[in-house]
Amino acid sequence: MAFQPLTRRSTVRDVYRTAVGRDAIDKLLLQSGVPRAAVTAAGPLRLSLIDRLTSRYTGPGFIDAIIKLVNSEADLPLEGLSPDPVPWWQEAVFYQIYPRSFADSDGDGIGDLRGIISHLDHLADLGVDCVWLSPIFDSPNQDMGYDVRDYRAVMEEMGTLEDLDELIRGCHERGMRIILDLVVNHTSDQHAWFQEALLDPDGPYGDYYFLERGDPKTPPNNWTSFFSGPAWRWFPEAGRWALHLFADGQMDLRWDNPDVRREVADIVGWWLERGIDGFRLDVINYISKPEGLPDGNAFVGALMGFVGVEHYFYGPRLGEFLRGLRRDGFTRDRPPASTPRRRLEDGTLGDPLPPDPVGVMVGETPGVGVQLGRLLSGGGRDQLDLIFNFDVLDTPGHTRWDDYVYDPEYLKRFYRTYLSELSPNDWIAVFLDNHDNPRMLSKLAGGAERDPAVRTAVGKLLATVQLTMRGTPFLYQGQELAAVNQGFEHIDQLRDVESVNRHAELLAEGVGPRALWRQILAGSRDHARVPMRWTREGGFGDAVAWLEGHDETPGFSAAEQVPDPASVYAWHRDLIALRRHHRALTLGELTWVRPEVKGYLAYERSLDGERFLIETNPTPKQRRRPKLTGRIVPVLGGPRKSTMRPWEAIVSRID
Ligand code: ISL
Repeated sequence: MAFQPLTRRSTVRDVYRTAVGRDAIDKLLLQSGVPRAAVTAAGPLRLSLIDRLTSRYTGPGFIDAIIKLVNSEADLPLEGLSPDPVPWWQEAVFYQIYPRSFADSDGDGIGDLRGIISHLDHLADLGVDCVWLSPIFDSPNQDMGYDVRDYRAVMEEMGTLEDLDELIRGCHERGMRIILDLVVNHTSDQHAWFQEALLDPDGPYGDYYFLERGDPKTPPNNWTSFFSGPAWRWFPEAGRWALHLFADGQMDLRWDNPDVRREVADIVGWWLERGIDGFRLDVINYISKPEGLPDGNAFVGALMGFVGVEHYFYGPRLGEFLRGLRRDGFTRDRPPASTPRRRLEDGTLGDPLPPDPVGVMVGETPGVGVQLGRLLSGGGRDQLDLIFNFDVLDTPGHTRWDDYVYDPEYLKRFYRTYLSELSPNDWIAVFLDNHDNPRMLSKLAGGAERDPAVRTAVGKLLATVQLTMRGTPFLYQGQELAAVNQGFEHIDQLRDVESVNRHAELLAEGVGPRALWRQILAGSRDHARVPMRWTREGGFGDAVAWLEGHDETPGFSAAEQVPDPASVYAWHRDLIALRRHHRALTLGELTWVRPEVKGYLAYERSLDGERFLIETNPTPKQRRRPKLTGRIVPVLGGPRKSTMRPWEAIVSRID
């Protein structure tokens, strides 16, 4: 179907029919908590009428902003592309390490590469196929490495390039791949490029960034930063404003400049040659900004919490930039230093695999919904391989800063909708935790996880859903130990720039201390950033950790969990082993089982006549189990009684 540009005479239904429009509307509904049925009701209405009806709330320009956004993506056809033969990452289990908090080998309270090396067996035994390291490149750490000063050096406190080479080899020898974090929407203000740019804003490096002349009192547009305040910083020494969507030391790169694109591709190639198997690409959907940097719509800004996002979350040249990066950076033209050994059926390791022709590209894509996700990662589109869809993290009408209990019906709805909108060319990433979010276990249990039995049950339940959903699971460190949110009591205990800035901003706005702390505690990214609990006493031995954890509940450290066959760790390990032996659990079709039954999240996975039933009760209440036909034999969990225990999870075979 040819793409018909939208006009003000188009209807709401016309908008919803387009990939971009559908995602935009879904996102607005999700943020405001309005049900999808509203779209059906408003379907026949013309946009001009909607504009008239709503402009009182939305202000001028809202509808025009939507029209512009939709019309910018004429690149709709997704059907008819031929999917590759199954790429390795579709069957893999990824594991995200936050290196600063994983393991500390030298007692300085900061995790490091040698610490990771010493725990590689923990990951291999768990069954991890690919390790992802959050940033380890040289950085002043205003945003914990997401502000890179040198893309070809390791942060001093984390080790050396030689350590990293050893870590790469260590992964490969154990049959695991390893990817790094590529943060190239922005660099640190201390990066040599930015320093050069400040010295000579009209020279070649001035064009690497958004350096704008103007009045020191008035920023070039109304965009706001994700970490509070305007997205612009004035540099008196250069007499220019510089754009920073994140912290004021994270300067946005100008990807329209071909030199920037070439530099990034070179960096990627350099690392692939060292043996890195790909990258997770930080906020990669933000890299294309529209010409003229137009003001953001205030209504969208108020709803999303940030002004300007509609202009760059799926910018005009995004697809072109990604295709170029894939071709010029990720496609191997030189052999890597090493490749992972093949994992054999019987669990032993074989010879090294041939190099992957293209390094894996995992896009971190905040704000991207189902349809845009397909455009960015659909097989054969030559952009990304996988993307993260963040809509799973909070239920409709809530943000991470709200103190609320996660409704498990939404978890079911999220995956049902998501999977139902995919074609055979699409494949999704499945994640519940990362370093930017409080723990899903705590969100779902809503405080009940203080009871160790509940904590164990919920930890197993989430693992079950994540490791048997149709998609590639990304575990985050600590999930295998049922890590929970921390009992922080004071802002001085937090280290994250986002929490600290937000705290200051709310304080300045006059928000009362209790309400303020409630928000910060609900949403702080530091919950997931405390040291990994290797032993009962904590993570980093006697050292004072850079960020202290507060979880002292016995039973939830690696030392206690690993040897215990009933632990959350063992559950993860057993599930991963089961996946490895039964492709029905990775590549198999997924069919929902009695999805209308509240408090029953269940589905079947099947392939070549092999069938598995996954059943969970994601609620604190005992529930009657729906009656199903067939011979159902539990293989993990059980027994399978007529009532389901609170938080029960069972994986069965259907014979
Ligand atoms: O925490 C958020 C802001 O409210 C998220 O939107 C988050 O910033 C967003 O998902 C982008 O995250 C990534 O880029 C950031 C970095 O701080 C995060 O740690 C990283 O995961 C800037 O590089």
